[in-house]
Amino acid sequence: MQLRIAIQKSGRLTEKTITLLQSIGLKFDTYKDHLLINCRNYPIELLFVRDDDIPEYVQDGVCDLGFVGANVVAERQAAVDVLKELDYGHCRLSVAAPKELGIQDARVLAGKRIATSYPHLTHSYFASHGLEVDIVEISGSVEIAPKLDVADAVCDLVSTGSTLRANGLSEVATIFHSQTQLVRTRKPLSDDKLELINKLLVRIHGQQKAQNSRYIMMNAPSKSLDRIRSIIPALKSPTVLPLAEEGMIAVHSVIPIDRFWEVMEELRGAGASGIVILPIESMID
Ligand code: PRT
Ligand code: ZN
Repeated sequence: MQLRIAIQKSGRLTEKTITLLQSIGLKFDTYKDHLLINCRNYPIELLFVRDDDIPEYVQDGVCDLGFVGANVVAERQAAVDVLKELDYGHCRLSVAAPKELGIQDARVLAGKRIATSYPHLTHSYFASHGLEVDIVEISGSVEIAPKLDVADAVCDLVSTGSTLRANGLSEVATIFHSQTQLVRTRKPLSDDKLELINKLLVRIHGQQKAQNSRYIMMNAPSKSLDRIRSIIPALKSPTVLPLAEEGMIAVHSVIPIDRFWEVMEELRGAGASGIVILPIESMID
C-alpha cells in the first residue's frame, strides 16, 4: 500500500506544501528532476506535477490526495472531496478593467471581451447575472490583454493587487475567494489508506491549531488570579504554580494569537510580570 499525494512541482504552492508535509513528520528528499518520490518513514509517495493537472489526477484516482488551490479545483469542476482548507495560497479571482474606463459594475461588461485563464468560473459568474461575455482564453500574463487590445477587460487571480495596478487595471468585482485545499479522491480507498489519511488530517489540524496559538507564562500576585483567568481566552484552563516568593504564582496557558497584544496589555494591567511567549510545535486534542 502506498498513498499517493499530488503536489505542485514548481510554483507558488510548492514550498509551503513541502514545509507543511515536513512539519507533520513526513521525511523525504526533494530532487528537482524527480516526479515521484517516496517518503522515508511512511508508505507515501509524492507526485510533483503542474497544479492544473492535480484535480483530474485526484478525481481519476491516479492520486489519492492533492494539495491544490480551490480556484483550480473549481475551474476544472473536479469531482473530489475537500478534506481541509489549508490557510495558505490565499488569492481572489477578480474581474478588472482599464482604470480610465471608471467601470464600477461588472454588468457594464456584458457583450465585451474578457481575457482569462478561468473560462468556466468567468462564464458562470456572468451567466449567474444573466449576462453573456466573449471569453478570450489566455494561459498566462492575462493582465496585458487590454493593452494589446486582445480584450476589453480581464478576469484574473489577485493577491496584493500590484500586478493589476502596474497594468493600469482596477478591480470591478471579485468572483471567487481561494486558498489551498487538501482534496481526496472519491474512488474507494483501502482501510490502510483511510487510516493513514486520518492520521495526516489529525496532524495537519494540530499543526494549524498550534500555528494560531502561543504558549504563555507569567508571574503574578496570587490575588490577581481570578482577574487573569477572566482575561486569558484559554483553550484549556491555565496551569497555576506557586512561586518561592510568598503570595506569588506562575500562570501557564495557551492563547489564540488573534487577540495576542490586547491580552498582553490586559495581563500587565492585572499585575502580571515576566511574561514569556513561546511558539507551539503542534496541538493534538
Ligand atoms: O506551473 P503551474 O501550472 O503548476 O503553475 P501556475 O503558474 O499555473 O500557478 P502559480 O504557481 O502561479 O500559482 C499556483 C496557485 O497559487 C494558484 O492556482 C492560486 O491558487 C495560488 N495563488 C495565490 C496565486 C496567486 N496567489 C497570485 N497572485 N496564483 C497566481 N497569482 C498571480 C496572478 O495570476 C497574477 O499574475 O499573481 C499575479 C497577481 O499577484 P498580485 O500580488 O500582483 O496581485
Ligand atoms: Zn497552472
